[in-house]
This record gives sequence, C-alpha cells and structure tokens, in this order.
Amino acid sequence: MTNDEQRKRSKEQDDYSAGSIQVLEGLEAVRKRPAMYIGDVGVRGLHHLVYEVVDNSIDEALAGYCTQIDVTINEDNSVTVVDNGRGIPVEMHEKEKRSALEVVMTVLHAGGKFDKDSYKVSGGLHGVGVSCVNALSSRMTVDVMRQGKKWSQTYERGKPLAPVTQTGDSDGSGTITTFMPDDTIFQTLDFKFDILAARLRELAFLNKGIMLTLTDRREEAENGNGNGPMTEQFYSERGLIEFVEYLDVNRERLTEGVIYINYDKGETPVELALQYNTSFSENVHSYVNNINTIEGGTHLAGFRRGLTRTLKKYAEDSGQTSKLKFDINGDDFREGLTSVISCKVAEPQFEGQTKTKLGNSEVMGSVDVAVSTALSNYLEENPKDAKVIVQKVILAATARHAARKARELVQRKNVLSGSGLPGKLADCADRNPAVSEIFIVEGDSAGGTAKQGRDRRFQAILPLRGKILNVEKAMQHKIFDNEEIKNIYTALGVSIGTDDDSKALNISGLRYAKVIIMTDADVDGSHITTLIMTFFFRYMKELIENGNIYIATPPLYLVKKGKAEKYCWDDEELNAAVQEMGQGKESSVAIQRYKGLGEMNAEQLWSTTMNPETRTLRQITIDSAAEADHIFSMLMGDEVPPRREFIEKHAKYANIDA
Ligand code: 0RA
Repeated sequence: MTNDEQRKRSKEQDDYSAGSIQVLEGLEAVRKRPAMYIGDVGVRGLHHLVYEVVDNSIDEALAGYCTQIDVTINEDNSVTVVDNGRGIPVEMHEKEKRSALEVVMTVLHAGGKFDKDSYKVSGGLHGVGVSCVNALSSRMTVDVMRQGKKWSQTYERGKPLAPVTQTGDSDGSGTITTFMPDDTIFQTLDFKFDILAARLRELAFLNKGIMLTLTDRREEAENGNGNGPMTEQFYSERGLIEFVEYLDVNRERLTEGVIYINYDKGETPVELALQYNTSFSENVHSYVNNINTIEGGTHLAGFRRGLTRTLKKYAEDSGQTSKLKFDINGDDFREGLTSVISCKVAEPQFEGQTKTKLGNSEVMGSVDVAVSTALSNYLEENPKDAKVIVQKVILAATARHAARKARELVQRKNVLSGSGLPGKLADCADRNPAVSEIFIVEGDSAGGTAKQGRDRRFQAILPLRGKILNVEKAMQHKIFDNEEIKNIYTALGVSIGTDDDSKALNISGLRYAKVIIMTDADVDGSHITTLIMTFFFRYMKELIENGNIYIATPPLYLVKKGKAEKYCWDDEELNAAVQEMGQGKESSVAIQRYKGLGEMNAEQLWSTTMNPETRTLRQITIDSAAEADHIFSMLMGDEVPPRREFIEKHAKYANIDA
C-alpha cells in the first residue's frame, strides 16, 4: 500500500467512524425507549420487527420490481426475509458519504428516501423503518444482490461492524435481511408461526399477485410432521375479493358474488370489496397503506356515507321501502355486511389511542365518491342482487325496532347501579375496579366451589347456567333478551349507549379490571369459553382491546404420592412429575385427571387457578382483527367441516389466542 493509499484509507475510516457516531445517537434513542417506536417489547413488538422488514419488500413489490418475499424463522429463532426486488442501493450516499445501504440501516426514517417519485405506501404500524429493527437486534446482516454483484454489511445493536463490502457475484437481484432480536430488550424471543402467518396472509390479500412464504426451521416445528420445516404459502390472485370470501368462509352469502370496487380516479386510490350475508353482524376491516386501521377514521366514514346514501336512494327509487312504518338508519345498511376497504394515502395522519385512526379529511370525500359511483353502477347492472340487499336492509330495520326494546332494558338496568346487580352475582367487597376481578364461571356447581374458594375481598363470581347463547347465529333482540347476557352487562357495569352514539358500548362504569373466563379443561369447557369469547369479541370488543379479558387455566392432572402432590397443566409436566415422584421409592404414584372445575375442592381451585400468586391467566388480545373474525365465524357458524379442521389443527394447543 502506498502512503497515499494509506492516508486515503485512514481518512475513509475516520469519516466512517464520524458518521457512525452521529448515527448512534439516533439509534440509541430507539434502544432507550423501544416502546415508543414499536409499541411494546412483548410478543406484539417482537413480531412487529418482522412486519417492518417485510413492509420494505412489499413497497418494492408495489413499485413493480418484486414478486416474491420469503420469511424464515431460523433454527436459532432469528428471522430472514428474502425478496427479489432491485436490492437496496449500495452506492455512495452523496451527503452522508457512506453507502446508501448503511444509511438506510442506521439512520432513523431513512427508508425509501432515494426514490422521490414513489411514496412509501406500505408501512409498519408506526412506520419506523428498518433501522429500528437494526437498533433492536443483537445482530443483523443485510445482503444485497445488485448489478451482478453481491454486497453485505453486518451490525450489532445497530452499529456496523465494517463498511459495506462486496462479497461476490450474483445472478439476480434482491435483498436478504437476517436479524436476531436483542434479548436484553425483548421479554420474549419466541416467534409464533400463527401470528406471522396471519399478517402474511393479510398482506397477500391486500397486495394481490405477490407470493409470500413463511417457513419455520425450528426443531419444534420440524417435529410436527417429520417432513422437514413447516412452510406455508400466501398468494392471492383476486386480492380483496378473496379476502372477503375468506372472512365469510362459513357465512351464507346473499349476493351472487363479492362486489368489487377499484377506484383510482380520485386523489386517493380506493380498493373495496363487500358482500352481504345472512348473519347479523357488521364485519368491516379497513386498511391504509396496508395498516389495519382498527380505530377507523375518515376513509371508513366516507365508506359508510357513500354506502348508506347509495343504497337508500336505490331502495327509495325502487319503491321497496314506501310501505315501511319506521325509518331506516345507517346501521341497517351494515347488518350482515362483510367488507374490506384498502386505501393508499400519500401522507397519512394517524390519530387515536393506538395511532390506527386515519385523520386526513380529504380522504372522506374520495372514498364517498368511489363507493357511490361504483356501487350505484353495480346496483343498476345487478337488479337481483340489489333486491336482496334492500330486503336485508328492511329486515335489519325491522329487527332493530324489536331489539331497541330489549336493549333499553339493558340500558335502564344499568342506570340503577348497585341495586340492579344480578341475583346470581357473588360480588366482592372492594368497590375499586382497579383491584377487583370477576370470574365468569360455567355452571352453578363450579360457581359454588369458586364462591367458597375465592378471596371475597376482591374477587367476584358470576355463574352462568349451561351454554350461553351463540351470538354469531342469533338476532340482536334475542341477544339482548337473553338472561345470561343481561347478567354479564349488569354485573360488569357496562351499558349500551353514550352521549353521541346510542349503540356504542359504554365501559366507563366497568366494575372489574380483570374479567376472567373460567371453564372446565375439557372439550365442553373450551366450547363454552369460545362462546363467551365470541360474545366479548362481537359485543364488548373494547374490553378485549383494553386488556380486560382473561382466561383462567385450571390444571389437567394431580399427581399424588403419599403426602406429596403436584398439579400438572399438560402431558409433558405430567410425565416429568411421574418420573420425579416415582423415583426410588416403593409406593405407587396416583394420577388424578381433572375433567371439571367441580372435581376440585375450594382450596384446590383457589391454589391452582384463582390465587393471583400462583395462577396463570391468559390475557386475550386481538393480533389480527381479520383473522379473529374469520376464526369466530368459522367456529360458531353453521358449517361443521371447517370447524373440525380448525379444531384438529389446533387441538394440541387447545386454546384460541384470538
Ligand atoms: C429504493 C430504491 C431502490 C431500491 C429500494 C429502495 C429497495 C429497498 C428495499 C428494502 C427491502 N427490499 C428492498 N428492495 C429495494 C432501487 C433504486 C434503483 O435501483 O435505481
């Protein structure tokens, strides 16, 4: 090396480190307060890392350069995302004096800045960019294939170990990102196949024509079938149409097929698919730039407005509603409606508690126009479908009038709080909701044991008699008329109707911070849990979103030897306990299989299932609203085969993390 070369090299390294220092300040902030960037450092945040990386590849696909995205959970629980796009640019970045790749990976919000013509359409919930993933990974490597060459850079906790280096030649182009989440930041590093699968399936539906795959190379997954790693492909030819078909897999549709609207003449491109079915619930899922806007926003408001006005006008013009003795309102147009709406917004403003409510006011008009234009055309061209939709709307309005009376009972009862509590409720002494919990228990006998076993200072018991109503199949007035359901409303202190919405759930009077579903650990018990959860999902979703709903986990076995006792929650624990207790000594080990809560005495129920010090509660969360919708309609609907298939697939886990 000549002196000149040496000087140059050394200068390069100086520049390199200088650049890195400035960068580190940015990424250090991410490491200090990770929750601010990715929501939390639990299961959700962990999976969010994958979404963030995948979203960049989706953007490349939406730009028209990428057709395939492969996600692999590696044996060591790191994750690799491979795409066949153009590859992240590696050229020198003029201003930063470093490779563009390094800038993308180490500067906050740097993603996509090179391409002025294309805005970032896809985006993680917080749109934080891949540099956040890098900051929160103990190790990350990016390989780029571009222009016949292969380039690579590796980072530890966001710091590049060396400048971007050329590592060889390449045939095609693309980007390979592998990262290991930092175990000093995340509470868990255990990626869940089903959670990632739900998101990739959603992305496949939202972005038709992209092939996405998910592969699990971990040992547990391979043991599943002995056929090597578990792989699932997600690909949708017909996009949102197939999405709606998937959501309605077990509902009976009213129209000939899914109504599909793709309107890109306005300022905001809008894609929409909808179908009416014979059910009574509204299942509208909305997305902005591939983000599920669970809190709704202006696009959803525009959709509702356009839908209501267009259908109302059609119904009136066709004379079908002229004999009605009562009004038809907006809700009536959405009963039995399943729909997915997907908008692309250049500069989305997200508001609300979870930043999933679209605030851009101009979008409302765009969506309204899109829906009105396309839907009125559709109704003119498909009079048969139009007629059944209008009839369905009339039926909904009729039922609403019947339901109002029943619902008012629920409303009135709650006004008389205190005195109006159900007779079956064994309330707790403490009136402070923050420390109070309620167990919803199946059957009077288990309810009796729970009443004896509880700590009455802060634990309330509400026994339900037998199976609760399947809300997926019942009409609304039946639901609000049902004794058990009315008891749940009054016991919880939750009512229907707020100042600005007569149908909205009012949870301000919630009397318990924890609402715990406690049923037998057998097939019947899990069916009842599913029924109760379906009710919460359809009628008290806010409580799930608020983190109030839990499932108790009673033990399955008691292993006994002399005076020694050990409770076990699965077969693995049972085998271990039998081994351990059976060692050496003569006397035999007895195994008691608990089928019902009633088989435990009060003390056993307390110590295994109710005592906050020793119990395990499973909090119910909604990772994917669309996936939960699909699962509940499948589990609770009429058709048996898909239900059996699901239960067989998940029987090993015997639970639903919807
Ligand atoms: C901006 C410009 C170009 C590619 C990309 C972004 C890109 C980013 C990611 C992230 C994951 N996979 C990706 N693939 C591509 C290319 C610009 C050009 O080639 O002229």
